[in-house]
Amino acid sequence: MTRPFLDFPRDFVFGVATAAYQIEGAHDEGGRTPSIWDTFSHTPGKTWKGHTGDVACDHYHRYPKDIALMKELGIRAYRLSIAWPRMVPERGVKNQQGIDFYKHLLTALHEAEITPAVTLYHWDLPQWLDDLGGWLNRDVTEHFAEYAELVHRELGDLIPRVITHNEPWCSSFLGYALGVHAPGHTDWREAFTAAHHILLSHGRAVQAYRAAGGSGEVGITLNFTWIDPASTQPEDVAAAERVAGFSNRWFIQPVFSGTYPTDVAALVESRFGAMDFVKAGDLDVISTPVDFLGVNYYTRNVVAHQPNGDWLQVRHVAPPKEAQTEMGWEIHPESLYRLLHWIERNYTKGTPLYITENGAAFDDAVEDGAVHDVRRIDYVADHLAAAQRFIAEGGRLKGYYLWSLLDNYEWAFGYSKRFGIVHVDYETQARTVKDSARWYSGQIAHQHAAPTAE
Ligand code: IFM
Repeated sequence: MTRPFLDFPRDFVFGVATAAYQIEGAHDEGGRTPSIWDTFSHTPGKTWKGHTGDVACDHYHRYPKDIALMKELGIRAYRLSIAWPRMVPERGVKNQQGIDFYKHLLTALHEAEITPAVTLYHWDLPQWLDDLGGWLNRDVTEHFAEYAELVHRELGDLIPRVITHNEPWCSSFLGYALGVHAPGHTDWREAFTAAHHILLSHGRAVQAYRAAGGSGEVGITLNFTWIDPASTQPEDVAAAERVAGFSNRWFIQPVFSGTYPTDVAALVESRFGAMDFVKAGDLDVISTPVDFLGVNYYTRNVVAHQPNGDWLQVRHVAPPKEAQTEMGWEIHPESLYRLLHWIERNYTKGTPLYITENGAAFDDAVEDGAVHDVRRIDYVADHLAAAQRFIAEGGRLKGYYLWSLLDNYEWAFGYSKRFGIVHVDYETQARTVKDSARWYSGQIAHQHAAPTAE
């Protein structure tokens, strides 16, 4: 509670974020069929202690209470995702129970005066689509556009802000090359193919949404890692540029400039073969104008040139222990400030930005009914200060969604990493409000009470 609150423009959005597979549970209820994450997490050896999202935070059943808790904390904006296999459990089948679940959830949010932002794809591809080849099959882009249209038709009135995809970098590279996310493949050529199809599906969904008369804002969320060279030696600087190209430019450049970065493309083609999965006209679709860009930022990486290293010929330099979160990620708010300027200067120009995720995992414990997560308060306050500086210098940043409302299923790490501002006891499903939630609640109250910066 020691950190002072910050002044932000009056219309700045302060929210929290979650995703369906990480919190909902009820994996086989309400007509939902498995997603690739059900298959992956049920495969022995794929996740920490074999943890799955079968129950997670049981939000499917407890959402009224979770919404009441948000209201109590004064939270007025909430980013959630829709589980595609709840909406379309089989090819060509729309599931009324799934539609009704989200209708009730979104209605309850509006009644609580909490504005939803909805992600269409936060990694839970229906298994029936993976059986058709998943993101390697170009036809999946058509299915995604149809799904976007279905969400618009059934729920559009309740959704003022739509995010097509969350972090295509993760869905493609972690899922198809590094094998640590569903569907668990380990092939770089596949990963670049999947990345392209995901981006194409984004463009097609934006077009489908607009053609269906969607009047809300539509955009995409990309994850960014700021990359610094380990030294000023030209080979380290070049190594950092390669990693930044692969981590950041590969996704933002096609969306905003309609091209892939030629330096990275040359590397990809020399190592993994011609990018013949890119067809004429694809980049025009991918660069269909959006209303905003969602920015997920957690950390930076420091890299050095390493001949005979991985395909990018780099080595990562570990951050000092005391500057790491429980994920081993370096805490580096200054890089958020640099990143926002870089994005705006080179790509988004005037298009609004939202920080759609930022937060930290720490090893929190409940003591006498409280969680004193001082390090998380510092993390959030320092990143908000970086965001504030960017805005003060004219940057068009419109909001901040803290990851996450609840401790939840951290993918391959299972329930071992706690990102929530609300603690979850997975045995009893008891929620305990952490000190960070109280601090954030105070920040939101400050925003709405005080005469703030315009
Ligand atoms: O939990 C994830 C989330 O699903 C996507 N962005 C990063 C978070 C923390 O790893």
